[in-house]
Amino acid sequence: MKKKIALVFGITGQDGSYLAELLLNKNYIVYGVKRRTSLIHTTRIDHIYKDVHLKSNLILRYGDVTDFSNVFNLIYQIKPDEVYNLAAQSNVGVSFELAEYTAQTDSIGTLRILEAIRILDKKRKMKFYQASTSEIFGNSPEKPYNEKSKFEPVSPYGTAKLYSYWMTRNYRDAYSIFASNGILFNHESPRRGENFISRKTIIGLIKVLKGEQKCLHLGNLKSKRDWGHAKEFVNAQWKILQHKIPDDFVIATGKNHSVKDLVNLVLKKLNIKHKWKKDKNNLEYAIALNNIGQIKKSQIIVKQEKRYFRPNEVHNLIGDSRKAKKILKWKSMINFEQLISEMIDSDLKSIM
Ligand code: NAP
Ligand code: G4F
Repeated sequence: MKKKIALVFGITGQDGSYLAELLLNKNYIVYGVKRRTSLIHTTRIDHIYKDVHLKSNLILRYGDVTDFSNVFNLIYQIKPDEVYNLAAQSNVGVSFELAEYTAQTDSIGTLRILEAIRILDKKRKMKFYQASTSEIFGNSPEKPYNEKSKFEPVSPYGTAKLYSYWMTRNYRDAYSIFASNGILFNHESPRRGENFISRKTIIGLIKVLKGEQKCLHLGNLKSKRDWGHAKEFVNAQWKILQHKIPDDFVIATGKNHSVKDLVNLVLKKLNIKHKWKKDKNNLEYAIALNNIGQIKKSQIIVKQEKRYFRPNEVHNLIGDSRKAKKILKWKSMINFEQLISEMIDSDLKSIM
């Protein structure tokens, strides 16, 4: 039987690496798009990538979704059965500083791929997956969020992703392209970028324990997120494209926790006893109640800092993925505590 060909934009990212593993295990030929960077950073996929001169089912090509001729040529030459658009400037906080670049990548980048498919795939055989996000719900009041909830994004990232969500639907309706949105809630893993809250907290507190960093500085501790495991969430991405019709699905665990819960859990797992206090500006900080590692009793180990607060914030995200459960038979199995434990174990191994 002819092997299926997948083209993955964003293969060097957290999800791209897990998705590539999943597709290779399913016997796909996987083309991954990596950006030109001054230092090569393919660490997340090095374990599955063989030398370009060896025969391999994983082939890397240079590319960038901000370059239409590149996107067009990749799709023209590779003729994939499935296209996964995971490429994005994916940091919400950074999107306030790089608003235009975020739009170029997260909005127009998607349009470039959709246009290339529209022009090249006359027989409408290609399937397209768009990495949409719970950020498109913003602070919309009715929770938990499902496929029918109102969209009210509150960041350049969320707004850029909402454009892509609608373009994916528009191209499906106007041109009969098999184009689907996965509206994924936060998902983490040992491969999560180091400036997202889960990884930043874990790495930061391990460094504080080792005496390599004095204190962990954070922003908003009150916001809540529905955190799942990336490995399970990429399985949903694949399932969305295997469904007989193109459609949009919310992918979430259905449980949420605050950032403070996350910090408390990491501290507990690292056996650091602590107490929260407030300073004169109402900013919170945590002090150690025991001597452990290089930490001394009464040392400030976590501190809120104004510069880590965002100009606007999504306060409370929680998803309802009953549609995915019913139609795709997808369900999250790894809970918050298991996820964080796996991440801590992995970072303890590499940092200690
Ligand atoms: P990630 O780790 O930040 O990976 C993003 C990927 O996109 C990286 O491979 C990155 O390349 C690539 N990229 C960035 N700009 C690009 C450009 N202009 N052209 C081509 N590639 C570009 O993000 P992730 O956590 O894997 O998330 C994957 C996708 O799902 C993203 O679109 C994200 O917005 C979305 N999403 C993520 C979550 C989540 O909680 N993780 C939830 C909902 C939706 P470099 O390695 O060169 O930077
Ligand atoms: O880990 P975060 O940066 O993730 P955020 O903003 O929820 O976005 C992630 O999930 C989205 C899906 O909902 C994705 F679409 C997006 O690509 C990304 O993967 O922040 C989580 C929370 C926020 O409320 C933030 O304000 O943690 C709060 N936070 C507090 N201090 C911090 C910090 N976030 C970061 N990154 N760094 C801090 O120091």
